Amino acid sequence: MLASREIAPESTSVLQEFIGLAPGTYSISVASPTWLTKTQGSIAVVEYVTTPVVIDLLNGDYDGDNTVDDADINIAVSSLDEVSE
Ligand SMILES: [Ca+2]
Repeated sequence: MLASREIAPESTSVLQEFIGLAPGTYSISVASPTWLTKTQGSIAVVEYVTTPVVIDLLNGDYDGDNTVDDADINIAVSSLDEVSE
């Protein structure tokens, strides 16, 4: 891993700039609680050129094992009718 940055999403569509990356080819991994982590590779970064990258994530990983399966459904079902106080 060359660099890691934590961002606070402002909405489901987030635009962030990573300034100061040396030109080259990079892989970007995106992770967030309850969302599946996704990595996109072969992203060419060229000096003085904006490189748009769109990474769509799938929600539903409630136990954090990076899969969405019956264990996640059980967590969701057990949370039905719960009210935050
Ligand atoms: Ca899971």
